[in-house]
Amino acid sequence: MNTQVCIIGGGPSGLLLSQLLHLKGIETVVLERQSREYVLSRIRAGVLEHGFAKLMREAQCGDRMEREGEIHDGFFIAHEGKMDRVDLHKYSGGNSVMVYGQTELTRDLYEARDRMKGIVIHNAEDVAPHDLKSDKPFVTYRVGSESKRIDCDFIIGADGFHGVSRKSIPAHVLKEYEKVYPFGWLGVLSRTKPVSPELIYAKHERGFALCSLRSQILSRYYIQVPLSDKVEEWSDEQFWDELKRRLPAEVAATLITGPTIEKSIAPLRSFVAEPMRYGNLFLAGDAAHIVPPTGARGLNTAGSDIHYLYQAMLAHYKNGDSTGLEQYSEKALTRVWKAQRFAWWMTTMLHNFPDTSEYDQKLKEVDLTYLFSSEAGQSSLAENYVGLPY
Ligand code: RFL
Ligand code: PHB
Repeated sequence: MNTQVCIIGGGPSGLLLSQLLHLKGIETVVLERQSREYVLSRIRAGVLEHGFAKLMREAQCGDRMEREGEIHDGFFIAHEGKMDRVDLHKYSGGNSVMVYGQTELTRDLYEARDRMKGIVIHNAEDVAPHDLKSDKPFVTYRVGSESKRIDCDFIIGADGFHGVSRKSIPAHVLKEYEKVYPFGWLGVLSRTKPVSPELIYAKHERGFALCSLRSQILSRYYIQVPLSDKVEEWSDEQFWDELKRRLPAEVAATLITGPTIEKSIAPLRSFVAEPMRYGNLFLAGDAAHIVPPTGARGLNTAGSDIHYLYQAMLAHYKNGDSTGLEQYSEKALTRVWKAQRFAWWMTTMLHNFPDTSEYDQKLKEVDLTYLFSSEAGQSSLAENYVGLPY
């Protein structure tokens, strides 16, 4: 098979790029290792910056998001038993975020690909990119016992953190930066009314907690747990009890609990791979970088990669201008590192770290006191949370 752009990975990054390019008449093939059902069973991001929502509209995938997603103009930080509100709208010059689940957004992208008869190949095994430095790269894979090959102009590595694309860049070219946090997030989904119409990020001496939502009847809650904890060890009752302990009393008193419909533990990690281009292979999204979820940056940073790649591909195919492709890695990484800084800052400020000195503990407390006493501090938080400009 021949195509112009072969995309490895059928998560949000790969599907969004495929959809955007197809709308401009550029051919793509998406190779996904898992089944569609499996991809759609993963519960991940919930908060989209306005730039990401705009890309979804541009991809003609924004209708359900507009109807069912919620625009949030602020969120709360609970600390020392009280709730302080971050007014995103006021402090970001009128911007906001969209609360709409990654699962739903991915479903919308798959449906759009189907409508346009886009090629998405599921259960593609042993996917391997080849001849990355040549102008005729190709990708091989296997479905069942049949081996296949796709010849293309460009390969996009949008296959997440554990994918094959990044690993196909020679080690002497790739520089990896990593920070592993000594805790994870235990997350649950429950068919209950959210405890608060806006998100609550809670700093507590027992550990961080987050109250989020997918809709007015679907709640998403997280608590910080040690890496040694196993999800089977946490009963629903234990989870709700621990969550309540970490919330201000008046919030805990109104928390509606119920059976959980999903429960999982995600370790927290920061990671960046540089450069994001090797020959005619371009990395995008989690394949190139990971952030701890505290600042809600992961999917949103994938979105800015896709924006840069999309613009670069358009300029290349429509005007014969390859400057955008040449500059992709540098441009994307500039924004990636800003998201890394923000996610690290939010994570450090709001979580409990084992063996924190009393001095460091004081600094974390003053971080929040300063934040809510300073308009400049809140503006900085708000402009990062709603998304820095592309
Ligand atoms: P994905 O979603 O991992 O998709 C990659 C796809 O590639 C496939 N794949 C392969 N396909 C072919 N061949 C191979 N060898 C392959 N290897 C892998 C995989 O099956 C998969 O389908 O990466 P992508 O598209 O770059 O999207 C990134 C986002 O998923 C991720 O950044 C976010 O979920 C992070 N994140 C959040 N981001 C936000 O912006 N806002 C949030 O509120 C937010 N909350 C979160 C999050 C991530 C979380 N977890 C579980 C890590 C909350 C959590 C708990
Ligand atoms: C979520 O709803 O899953 C969510 C929201 C905000 C975050 C992380 C995750 O910072």
